[in-house]
Amino acid sequence: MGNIGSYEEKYKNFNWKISEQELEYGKDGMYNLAYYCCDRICEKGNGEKLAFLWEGFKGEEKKFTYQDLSVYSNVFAKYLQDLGLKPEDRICLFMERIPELFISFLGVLKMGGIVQPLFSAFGEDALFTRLEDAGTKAIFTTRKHVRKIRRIRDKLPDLAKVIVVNAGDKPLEKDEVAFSMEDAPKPENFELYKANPEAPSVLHYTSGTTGKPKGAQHVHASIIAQYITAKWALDISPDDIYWCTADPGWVTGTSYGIIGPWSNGTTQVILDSGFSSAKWYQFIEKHKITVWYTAPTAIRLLMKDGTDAVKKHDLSCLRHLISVGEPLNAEAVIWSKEAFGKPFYDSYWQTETGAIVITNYPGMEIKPGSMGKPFPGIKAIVVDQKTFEPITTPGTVGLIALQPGWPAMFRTYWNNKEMYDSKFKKGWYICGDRSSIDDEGYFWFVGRDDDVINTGGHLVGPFEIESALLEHEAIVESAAVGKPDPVNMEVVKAFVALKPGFKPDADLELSIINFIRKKLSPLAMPQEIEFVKSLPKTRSGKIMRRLLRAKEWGEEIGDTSTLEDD
Ligand code: 6R9
Repeated sequence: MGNIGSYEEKYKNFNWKISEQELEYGKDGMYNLAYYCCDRICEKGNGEKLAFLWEGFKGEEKKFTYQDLSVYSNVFAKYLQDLGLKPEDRICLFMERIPELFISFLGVLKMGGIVQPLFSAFGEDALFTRLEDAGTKAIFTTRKHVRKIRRIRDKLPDLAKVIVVNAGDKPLEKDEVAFSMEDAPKPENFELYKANPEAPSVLHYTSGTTGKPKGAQHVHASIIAQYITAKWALDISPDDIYWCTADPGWVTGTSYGIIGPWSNGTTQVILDSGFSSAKWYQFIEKHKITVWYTAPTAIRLLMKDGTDAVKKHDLSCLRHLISVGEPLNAEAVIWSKEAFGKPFYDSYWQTETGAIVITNYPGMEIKPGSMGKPFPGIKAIVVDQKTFEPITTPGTVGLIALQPGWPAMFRTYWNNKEMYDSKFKKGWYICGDRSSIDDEGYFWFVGRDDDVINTGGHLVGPFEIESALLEHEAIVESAAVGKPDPVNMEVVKAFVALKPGFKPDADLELSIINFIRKKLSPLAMPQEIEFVKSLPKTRSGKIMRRLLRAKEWGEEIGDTSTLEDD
C-alpha cells in the first residue's frame, strides 16, 4: 500500500489541493473532467497503456488503450455536436455494459453535455419518469432496448434523437439513427468543451420515499474527490488491474467504474455478464486482478458457494478488496479473510456524495461490522434525529451528517431545489442514514431513516412501485416495503387490496410480479405479494409503511397514535 500512509496523519494534514496538484487540475484553463480521464494520461506518455479490457457474456474480449479512449470519446463528442446537440443538453446512456457505454460517457462530457446513465434493465415506466424529469434530448441505446423507447416516445417531446449503437440491418424509425463507434469518422483534433469547474456533468437518478426519483446533479470538479478517494481508499495505482463490478447506471459504476480508475491511469477490466461464483473467480484469476470493488450482496452469494469454490483458483493476485452499497456484515469480513486471506474493507457513500465519505482506510485496523472513519477532507458526525444537534456520547445512534463543501458533493436535485434544500439542517448535509460512532471514531451503520428499500445495494423507492402497482387492472390500493432476505439484505414485498371481482390467487400474484418487472425493472419486482382488505393509514391518509415493515422484520411497532381507526 504505497499510496497512502497513516490515516491519522493524512486526515490531519489534508487539503483537497493535494488532489488538484496531483491532477494538475485547471492547467491551461482545463476543467473538463473527461480530459483528465484519458487525454492527460496520453499526454503523460501513457497512451499505449491499456485503459480497459472488456469481456462479454460469451467470453469475447476487446481491448482499449488510453489512446483509443481519447480518440473514440472524441468520435462520440463530435458525432453529438454534428447531430446538433449543445452543452448542457441531457444525454442519456441506456445500454448494457458494452465498451461504447463507458466511452460515450466521456464523449458526452467532452462536448459539454450532461450525461444521464440509466440501467438498461429499466422498463418503460422507470425510463419514462427519468427521461421526462430530465427533459432528455438524446439517448444512446442498443437494438435490444429500442422497443422500450418507442413505446414512450410520443410522451417525450424533448427527446429529439435516439441513437442506436450496433443497430444491425433492421430498419429504424423516424429520428432514430444508427451509430457505429468503430466506423464513425475520427476527428483529427477535437476541441473539448471548456467546462468551468462548476459546470454540470453527471445526472444520476436515485430513489426517495415519496415522489418521483430525483436527479442528483454533479459538476466537473467532482473529479478532485473521485481521483484521490480512488487512489487512497480503493488503493489503486497505475500498476493495478482493477475490477469494479458495478453498472454505470449506479453511481458506483461511474465514480469508481470510470472517473476514479481512469484519472489514476489504472487498467481496469469489465465483465458484461451475469453473476456466477465460478465465472467471477475465473475472471479474477485470468486477468490477475489486484483490486476488487464489489457489494455485500455479491459477497454473500460467494459465501453461499463456500471456500471450496475459492480454493479451485489461484487468487493470490488479489491485493485489496473493498465493498459498497449496503451494510457489510461482520461475518462477510471474517469469511473473506478465510477465503482470500484478506478482509473486505467497507466504504460508505451515496449518489449525492459522489465519492466515498466514510471508509475503512487501508492500513487502518478494521473492526468487522464497522464502516470505518471519515475520509480525509470529510467532516462527518451523527446528529440528533429531532434537533439535528451533534451527538457527542459515543455509541448513541443518530443521523449521519456531513459538513458541506467537498468537491464531489451533488449541487442540486434536477428541477427540485426544494428537495435539495430540505437535505440540509443546521448547516449539515443529512444523509438519511442512522449510525453510531464509537469511542475510537468508528462508524457503525444502523439503518436508513426513511422507507427506501435497499435490495442488493440498489435503492428502490416505494412510491414508484406503488404507483406502478396501481396501474394493474386488479389493484385498488398498494404499499411496498422491504422484507429481510439472507442474500439481498432486503427484497420488495407488496401489499395490495383488490378491486371487486378479482380473486387473490397464485395466477394473479404472478401477473402482478411480472407487470412490475416489465414496467420498472427486475430490481423493483416484488418477491412476494400479500393480498389485504385495506392498508393501515394515518388519519391524514398516508400509508403507514412503517407498520407493515415492522411486521416483516419482527420489530416493535412503535407509536401508532396517528393510525386511522378501522
Ligand atoms: C454508493 C451508493 C446510498 C445508500 C446509503 C446507505 C446505503 C451505501 C453503505 C450503505 C451501509 C455501507 N449504503 N454504502 N449502507 N454500509 N458501506 O450506494 O449510493 O445508491 O445512492 O445508495 O446506500 O443507505 O444512504 P446510493
